[in-house]
Amino acid sequence: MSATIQSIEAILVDIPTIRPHKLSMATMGVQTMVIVRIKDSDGLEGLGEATTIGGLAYGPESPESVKLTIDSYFSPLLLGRPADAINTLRVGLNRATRGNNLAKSAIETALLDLQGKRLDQPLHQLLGGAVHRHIPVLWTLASGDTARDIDEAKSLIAAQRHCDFKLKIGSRPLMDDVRHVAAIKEALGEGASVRVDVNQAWDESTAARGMAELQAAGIDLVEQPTPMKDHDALVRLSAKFHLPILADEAVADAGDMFRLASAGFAGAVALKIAKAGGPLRALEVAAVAGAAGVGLYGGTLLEGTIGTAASLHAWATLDRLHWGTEMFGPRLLKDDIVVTPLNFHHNGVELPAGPGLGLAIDEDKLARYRRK
Ligand code: MUC
Ligand code: MG
Repeated sequence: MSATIQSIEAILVDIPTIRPHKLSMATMGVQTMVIVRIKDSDGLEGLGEATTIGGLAYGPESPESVKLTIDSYFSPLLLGRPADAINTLRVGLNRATRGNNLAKSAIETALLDLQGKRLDQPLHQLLGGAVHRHIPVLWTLASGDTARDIDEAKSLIAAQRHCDFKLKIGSRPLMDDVRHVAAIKEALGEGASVRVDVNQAWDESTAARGMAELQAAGIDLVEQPTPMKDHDALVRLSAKFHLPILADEAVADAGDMFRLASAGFAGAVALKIAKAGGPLRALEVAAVAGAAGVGLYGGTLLEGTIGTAASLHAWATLDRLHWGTEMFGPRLLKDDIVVTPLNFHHNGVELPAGPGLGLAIDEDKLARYRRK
């Protein structure tokens, strides 16, 4: 008889960032993680995590709403059910509740971790096995200050920590942003790939001007320049410029990817377990993108180690990540709540070994950072 789900705990954990992280819609000084612990009737435990960036300034789910959704709506649907029936549980949750993909991602991650521990297999093995074990990771420069960003990038390059960079822009007038980006590209030179993320801040005509300027400055990729629902703008911009566009907020799940690609979008997509509703759903997006010739990129919602590891197990199974990944979330935080943090080296990160996610909670650290 299969083990059943005995308890589900959703814990708010606040960890300060190593420096202010300035996005077009908010500045983050702390990251809140919703840590999910699912225990089964055999006493095994699975871990999951949900985060967002800038709370409700980014999207409709907040860490607090994720906890409430799990405690009040998901738990009653899951408790007492077979813990290994992950697809059946997901289908049931999706019939009974709409949206709330961040919360669903944390649940799916915890169930997969539990399954891995039960079978004594790493999560990537449950997904068919890893094609890659060292995965490239870029760094986001978002201090808000050009000179500080250049210093930060140069020390990361010297340490072989990261060699590619994403700049968060869109909160300032266009030409101020262009000067900031061009100065950083000029200082880092040809060896570093410099990309920008506008987080939807531009209208289409500002985006057209911005892309022309950024193309001339040697920028490699422009992420989500225009509002998420305006697929037509992304299609038109992708046809107008050879500077490629990375669709982020516009594509949460496989249906979004299908619609954007069918409308004629050419470029790349940021896969995120949080947007899709879990690692399995994010791989569905990758399959549709692959079939449509859209490039892949492993994206983050600045998860801590648990969400980052879950993403890495999924991305490791893909043949090609054309634009690498941004799975640096744990390194933006001042501390960690796992016993053994991820091993970042040589401009990337090692896929964790061990059953499930390959992680264990440091109970003292969790007690220190959990919200009182
Ligand atoms: C986003 O919008 O891409 C990823 C890196 C970062 O700094 O913010 C995120 C979210
Ligand atoms: Mg983005």
